Amino acid sequence: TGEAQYLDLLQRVWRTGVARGDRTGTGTRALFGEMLKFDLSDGTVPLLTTKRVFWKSAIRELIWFLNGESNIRPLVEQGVHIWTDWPLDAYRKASGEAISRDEFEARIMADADFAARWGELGPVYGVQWRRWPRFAANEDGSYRADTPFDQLAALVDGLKRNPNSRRHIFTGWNVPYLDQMALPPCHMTYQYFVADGRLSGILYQRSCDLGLGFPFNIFEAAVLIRMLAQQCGLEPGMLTWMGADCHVYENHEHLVTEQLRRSTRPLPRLDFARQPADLFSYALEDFVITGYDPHPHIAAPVAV
Ligand code: UFP
Repeated sequence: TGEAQYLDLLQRVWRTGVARGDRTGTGTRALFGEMLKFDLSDGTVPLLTTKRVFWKSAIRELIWFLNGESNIRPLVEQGVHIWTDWPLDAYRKASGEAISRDEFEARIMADADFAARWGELGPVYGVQWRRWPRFAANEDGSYRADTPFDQLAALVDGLKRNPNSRRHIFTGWNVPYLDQMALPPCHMTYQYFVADGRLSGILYQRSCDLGLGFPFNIFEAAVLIRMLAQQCGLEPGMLTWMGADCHVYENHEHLVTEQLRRSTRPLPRLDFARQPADLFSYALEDFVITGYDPHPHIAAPVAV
């Protein structure tokens, strides 16, 4: 099954991956260029069962992307902490304050001006997905700002109008803006394929923290296929995951050891409570996960 392939990759990276220093100073073991496949056609979704994954946070993050957001405040207000560490790190460095994560999040929620100044992640995923900056040429050869481009709306439109297209792609990798982002996109490019009434997708992930990132990334990629399929009147097909730099952080040994000791359980299924009007109108309550019976969560430090 899908999850067994993931555990195999985790094990191969841990045992045979090359030791590499990394940007965060933590140290990793890595393999480059891996592929995993998950069949979504039976209604199941790749939500790992060998440790509990907080799937509601993942769906909240996905909705936050789809809303074009780039500030952590709406996430923090929903109790989602996954993006807090980067702005927190920036704030600590700039202010010299030894503020705790809880205190920082409390200020983000209490003070809109503080959130606008310190909770902003830059032109990250949501901005590029929904509002890719666009420019138009003036007669004199100079450029002026034009209305931004909505890649996701165009994708849905394209899937409906021209399912056979080989150009159903969206990406967060907007090169000139990368250094303004708190983190350049990891799950950076998505492509879709329609055949026999089924929607399949590929996610190209340039950099993958197999312990903490992958469980969220693969689940959200699958949920997005399901949402797109629902919007376009298609059935789900296959999700192919292509990982470039696939790594395990050296301080995640306990996670790898514990998770590999556990046996997989059947994957849960996803159903929708209703059909929202468009891709941007989904709420958490629309996602019904059934049959999720995972092993306990395993906490591990995130490398910032
Ligand atoms: N990372 C993921 N998935 C994500 C995300 C981050 O695996 O969705 F946002 C990990 C990958 C890497 C780090 O360990 O975060 C990003 O660092 P870098 O930009 O140096 O690749």
